[in-house]
Amino acid sequence: MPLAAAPGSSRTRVIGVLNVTPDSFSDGGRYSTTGAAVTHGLKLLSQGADLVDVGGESTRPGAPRVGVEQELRRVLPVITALAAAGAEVSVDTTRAVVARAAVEAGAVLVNDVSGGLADPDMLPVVAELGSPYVVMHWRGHAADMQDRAVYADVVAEVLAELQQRLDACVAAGVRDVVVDPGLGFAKRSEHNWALLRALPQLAALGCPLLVGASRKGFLGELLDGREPQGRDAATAALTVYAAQAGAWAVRVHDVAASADAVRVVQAVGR
Ligand code: PMM
Repeated sequence: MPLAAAPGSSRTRVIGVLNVTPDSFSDGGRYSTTGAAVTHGLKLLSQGADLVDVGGESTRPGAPRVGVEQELRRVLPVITALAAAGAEVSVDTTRAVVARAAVEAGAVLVNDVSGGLADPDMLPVVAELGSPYVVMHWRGHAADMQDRAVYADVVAEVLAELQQRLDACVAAGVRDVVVDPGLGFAKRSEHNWALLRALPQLAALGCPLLVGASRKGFLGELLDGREPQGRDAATAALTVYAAQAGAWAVRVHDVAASADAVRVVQAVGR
């Protein structure tokens, strides 16, 4: 497996977010041309990203879906160019067709926010490709996901639903699975904080853990309504917390701060 940021290695990895979309909640429209996206991806790498996560469909609450052709047009040239430049790239997609094309273009990891629920072809295709795979906790597409943020016991329910997805991965023959609690996806603030407190229980699922808290709404709520770009220090604080909890990776917009945070946690641990 050509993944430098392989599950099982000791340091928490920093995955840089690269949304090639006009409408993502914190960086929508900034990197919506191939040239701007590639330039930004290279910048994330120079700031210490282990991996750049390229997405062509916004998952912000309420966002409409994009067509598959448009998603392919957005991500493929960027993945091709970054892989040609020697970058490790993941693709953020819920579609098997996009996952296959992205891996063929050089992506080394498939990051599926639906954990295989959005597209019945996803798990068989990932198994066939032999690609590592991120299974995120998900209850439905962005258009109405916040209506599904109803839990009696969020930790128990997320653990049980993730376990079902892990079982489906095993049954489909997917190897190297990473799990992610899916902060902000069908979750309100109190659910996100409860899941962060439960990282040790999530780790007990037996897979490497990915935490994607970067600039999310629950941080804005904590910080009295601060805009997404003002949430990077809080994001870096959570990177420290996730790294101390043994997370495999964090997925962040401000790579420089989280890369420093990981180095600090490493130095304190020595
Ligand atoms: N969050 C977003 C998109 N993709 N993937 C994973 N694995 N985990 C996440 O938490 C996650 C994700 C939404 O954030 P963005 O719009 O800033 O990319």
